[in-house]
Amino acid sequence: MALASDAASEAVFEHDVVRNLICRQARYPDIATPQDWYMALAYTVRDRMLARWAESVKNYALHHVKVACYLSAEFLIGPQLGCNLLNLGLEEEAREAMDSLGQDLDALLAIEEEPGLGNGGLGRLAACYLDSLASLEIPAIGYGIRYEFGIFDQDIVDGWQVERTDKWLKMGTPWEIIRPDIHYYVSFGGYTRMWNDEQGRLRVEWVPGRQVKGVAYDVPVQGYRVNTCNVLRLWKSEAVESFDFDDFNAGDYYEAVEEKVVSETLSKVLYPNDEPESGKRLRLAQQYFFVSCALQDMLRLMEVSHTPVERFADRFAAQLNDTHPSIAVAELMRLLIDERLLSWEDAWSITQRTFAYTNHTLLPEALETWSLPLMQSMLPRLVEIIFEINQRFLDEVRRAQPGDEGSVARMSLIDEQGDKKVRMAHLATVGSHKVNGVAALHSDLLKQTILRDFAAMFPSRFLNVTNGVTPRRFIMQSNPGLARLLDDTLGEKWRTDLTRLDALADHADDATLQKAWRAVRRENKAKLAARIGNITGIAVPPEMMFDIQVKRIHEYKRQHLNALHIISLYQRLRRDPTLDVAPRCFIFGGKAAPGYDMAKLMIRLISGIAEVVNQDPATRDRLKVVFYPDFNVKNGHIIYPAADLSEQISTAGKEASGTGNMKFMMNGALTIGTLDGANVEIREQAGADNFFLFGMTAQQVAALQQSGYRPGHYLEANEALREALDEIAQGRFSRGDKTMFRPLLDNLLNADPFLVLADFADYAACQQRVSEVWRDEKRWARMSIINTARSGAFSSDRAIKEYCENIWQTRAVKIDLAA
Ligand code: 26M
Repeated sequence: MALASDAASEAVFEHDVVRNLICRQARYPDIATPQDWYMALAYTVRDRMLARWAESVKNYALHHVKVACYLSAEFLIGPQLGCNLLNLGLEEEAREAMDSLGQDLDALLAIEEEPGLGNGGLGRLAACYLDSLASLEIPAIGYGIRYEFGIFDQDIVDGWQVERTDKWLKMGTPWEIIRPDIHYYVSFGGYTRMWNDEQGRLRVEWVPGRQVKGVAYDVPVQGYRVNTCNVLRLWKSEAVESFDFDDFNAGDYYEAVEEKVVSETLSKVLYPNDEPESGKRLRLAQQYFFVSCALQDMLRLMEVSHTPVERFADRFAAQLNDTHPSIAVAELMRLLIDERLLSWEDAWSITQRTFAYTNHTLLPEALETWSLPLMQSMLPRLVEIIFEINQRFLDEVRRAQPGDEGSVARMSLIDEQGDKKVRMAHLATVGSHKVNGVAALHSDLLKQTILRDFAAMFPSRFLNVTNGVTPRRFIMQSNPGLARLLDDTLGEKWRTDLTRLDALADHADDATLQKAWRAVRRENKAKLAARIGNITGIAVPPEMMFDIQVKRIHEYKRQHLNALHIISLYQRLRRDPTLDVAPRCFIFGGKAAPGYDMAKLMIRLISGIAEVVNQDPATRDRLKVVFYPDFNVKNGHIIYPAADLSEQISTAGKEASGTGNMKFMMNGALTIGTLDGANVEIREQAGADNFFLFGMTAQQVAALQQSGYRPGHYLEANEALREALDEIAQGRFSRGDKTMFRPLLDNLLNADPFLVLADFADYAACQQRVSEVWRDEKRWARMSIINTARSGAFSSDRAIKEYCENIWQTRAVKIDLAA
């Protein structure tokens, strides 16, 4: 029975939905489509957020608080309606209101197209951090790009990945607020010239070849059960109306229009971050475009609050999410010196105190550099500033280490070997007061490898902030059954302090809890099984162990190690039909960069194995293989809560952190993993007994590669491995085609850069232990409960508190709603 006040507010809610249906969708209830109802509901929720937003913004301006600005080329925010309802505490009200209107809330939630404005971990991390910032009541702005086309949608056709364009805006989105009045101009090309102003100062003017206009599109970010509502401000590029006006004679008209088309392409499409050479020029332009808009916006906010520009670093902390926004270091210098007339020294002091840089990868092929001639032609003034930063910095290096020209060459912002390049990680490191890695191991390796010289020179600049993920989306919203069970067992305090889950460990052997735990998990698995049946036609019994690897497809993440083990398991089962191994369903998901052929071949291999294994009467009751197409945030919601086993099997030293590993752990999956990234800390938290560890350590990997790794050696020693590779070569998983997987096999046999063969035996042995433990239901349940119990450290709230305390020096501001 609803209380009277609940009933009243539900009636108001219902009324608001109908009003929005009519006034915003221009539809009346009798003919409204589910899409119309979704939009009307979303606008109703948005209105409730905007009241809080106004109050938040007013407060920040009034009290001159310090604002954390998160600069990121990607924000993979996922579907918005469910999370906003959750954070506002409106789920039940909305459900009942929609019910009265004859609409099913879950069906409406399913309609939402997610904005795929990111590739994977890095973009999703940025979104989790915005959620935590708002929930912890920290004033914050996310700055990024409003891509018209986000990450592609993935189809699987004949086992191959096929990319489809993602037109996420085709039905419009209720979550953005266009702000035509908030816009800035960004220059490209042209040349610079020096002149003396009236005061006799030497000034530099950048005479651009063209300009692009950036318009703000705001997405509100609601905190969990607080009034704080922050903003994600995304920039869309547009043509400048009047630029080129002089050229508008008959002859140049079409050229001028073409110029406008080019301007609008800047924010057109998201690029994969793991595909080197493609779309280079446009990518640099995208980076500079959004960064310049963001910094101009921050300077404007200083002005409207009447704060002198000298206090910039007291009002803003700006985090560089990888090197993609690192041109910001030079752009802030330009704005302060050329436009605000500050001295170099004052501008540099502000810049260094404002910025901090997060590194997300050590892979050499992933370190961002830009060709110097390209940058010179596109951003001539910024290159001058980068040269000046470099010169002053290298003078400092020379003073610190006289005569050590080796250090100078290694630390220079410019790579002088061959074609000259600007090293963006060096620019970010020199221009920041703090530099962090994203897991303890990764931060250590960062200091020992790519930023070694910098760490030696500026030891106090370096720190670790282990990644985290938001429990709002990844437990409360996606696993409501578990959330209820946690409430019943622990009370509700865990919802705002995830470390409270710890108390669950005391009940890990409790038979009643174990029973309820299994029931929740069973229901989640049934839901995923049904979805898999619908999408792929593969029937998977929920009793099987669900062994899941979902993440971008990459050689370093080693989906092919998993695949090789499945093949060898399949061979053993065929040979000995009475073999006593746990029935398992291996589930894969993830996208390959469109230009990454090896990754696409790995998808084809998994599909090929699935095709053979799933229809073989000898094994089909005990072994299933599924490639779940189009892995994204939305699909993650049903996948993570259904996992028994989480595959985190990257070559040690290669995965900076991983965040999927944390989502699985929170939802009670056990991990099979290497000592890589945050796996190390996951194992420390869960306890070695509750983690399936295998494989070489990062040190052993480095040593083996130093001493000359020979994959053939491991092949000779392992018959199962030979047979598995041989069966691939024979065309068993390619419908008889013996050439299809040749590139993959040649790579493994001759180079194997990620040591798949070296780790195979230990991985297979570890999988054997997994099967044995699975047979002991109580033991598995206990381990599962302990994993959830110890996952509190991996909340993004913990990570954000560390950023606030150790890097940003920002504090919470309570927002009261005027009655
Ligand atoms: C590029 C070219 C060729 C091969 C690989 C790359 C490449 C790899 C990683 C480019 C960029 C990469 O890093 C960006 C990124 O997404 N890093 C991920 O960031 C997450 C959040 O911190 C971490 O959890 C992941 O471990 C890390 O891979």
